[in-house]
Amino acid sequence: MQTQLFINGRFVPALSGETLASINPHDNTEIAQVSMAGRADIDRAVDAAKAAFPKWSNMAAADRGRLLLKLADAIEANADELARLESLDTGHPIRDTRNLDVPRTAATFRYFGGMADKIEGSVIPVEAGFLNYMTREPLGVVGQVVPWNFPLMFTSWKMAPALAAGNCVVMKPAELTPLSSLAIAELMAEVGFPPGVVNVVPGLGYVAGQYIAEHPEISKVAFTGSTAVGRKIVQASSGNLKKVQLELGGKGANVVFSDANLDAVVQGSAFGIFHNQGQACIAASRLIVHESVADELLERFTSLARSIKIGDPLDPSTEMGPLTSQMHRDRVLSYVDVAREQGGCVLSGGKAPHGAALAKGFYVEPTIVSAKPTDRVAQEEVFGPFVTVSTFGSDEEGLAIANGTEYGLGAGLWTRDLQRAHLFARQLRSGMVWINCYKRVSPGSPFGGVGASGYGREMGFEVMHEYTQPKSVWVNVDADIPPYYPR
Ligand code: TAP
Repeated sequence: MQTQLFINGRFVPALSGETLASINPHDNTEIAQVSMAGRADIDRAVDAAKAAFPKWSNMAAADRGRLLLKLADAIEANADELARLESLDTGHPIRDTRNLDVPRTAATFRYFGGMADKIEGSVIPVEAGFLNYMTREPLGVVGQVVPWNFPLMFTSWKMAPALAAGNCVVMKPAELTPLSSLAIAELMAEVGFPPGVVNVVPGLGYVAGQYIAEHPEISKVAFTGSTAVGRKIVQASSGNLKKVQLELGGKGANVVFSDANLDAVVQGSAFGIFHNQGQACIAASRLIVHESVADELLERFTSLARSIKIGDPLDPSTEMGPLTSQMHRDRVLSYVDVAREQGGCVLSGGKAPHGAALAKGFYVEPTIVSAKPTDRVAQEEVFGPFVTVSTFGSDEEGLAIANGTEYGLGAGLWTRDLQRAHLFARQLRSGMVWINCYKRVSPGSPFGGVGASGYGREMGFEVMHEYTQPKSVWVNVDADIPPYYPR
């Protein structure tokens, strides 16, 4: 297990010697002491990335792609170890880290490995006698700050497109969950990424993260996390006017119409909110149900929620693990009181599970509460296994509730009516819409939000707009063209 900063191709201690414990959320024990980068370490990482940039950006794009493909193979060859490490550090059930997180991480590096030599420019039809073409150039050194909810996957979402486009990377994982990003750095060194192309610098957000956002030699910062910190990143980035990309919180609307297939709704909604203990920006955290099917749906949904197997993330039969930190567990549980204060009813869960085996961990039962759409629990991102239920009568009312928060990241709707599905998809104020499914992601499909959910898109060819800048080149191809100001 790597626990030091990865700078210029080597694992090194922080200059200050400072470390922080990474904690196993299942039993509150220490997994490892991890080096914490300070500002001087970030400077070292930026210097290494700057030095690596000319060669990396001028390397044949197919060769950059080949390294990403080799990395994807290495991730698959080390799948079991990576899944175990991610489960230990985050609390995700191993069945998910094995079946979702690790394969998706490999798939993302592979997808962008394939894209590296397909980032094309264009020729613009201008007046006769001139050739005008546009190329896409890498930005230079990019900073990336990632959260603790999907650290392994987000390492690939952030690094893969940046590297494919020819940028060099300084990435700060979350202080709570740095281990899988360091493991990826180790694999990168093994498969032959040149020193300095990627630097992974665990550290505190307000120290290392803030300095990455401020750094005068970083051209762009890509951030995933809370809206509050997103705003700080924008402010900190203003010094050198760096490009900013923000993937922030969400309050996913999950709208169920009267004609929906309720079996599919129950399964899809449970996955939407309880997968990864609800710690997902795209979690289906607001169930908005047509009043005619609300009773039947809730009976089935609460019954499924009560049957979810909570336990040690390393047990392959576990369906829900602990939340990633004690502080976060306490925050999630505090929303149960908030719900009650505003007149909501706890329909299921609402507390830590009983049992000595889970007593030291940061567990929360799958929680379903009734709420008015304007209640705090239906407006604020709880980021746990906590879903509010509200009902609607008309389609207009359903749409108004769905669009009635400051967020706009992911939203789902369940109906057999094709016209209504497309009409709603168009009217939802949301970066992503799922029809008769929820929380589908793919490396090829643009991911990101509107409003308080941020701006910019990850994934697909769309993300290349984030990691490249266009250059327009004019060529006079006709020697007879008169000068612009004839004399
Ligand atoms: P944040 O505080 O936003 O943390 C995300 C990342 O930003 C971490 O790496 C964090 O560092 C870093 N950071 C913190 N302060 C910073 C600053 N001033 N400048 C630059 N970087 C900074 O999220 P959190 O505390 O982990 O979670 C709080 C809430 O954020 C959650 O309840 C949830 O609502 C939301 N959240 C959203 C997402 C997604 S996917 N949209 C993911 C996680 C959390 P350290 O944590 O290492 O100090």
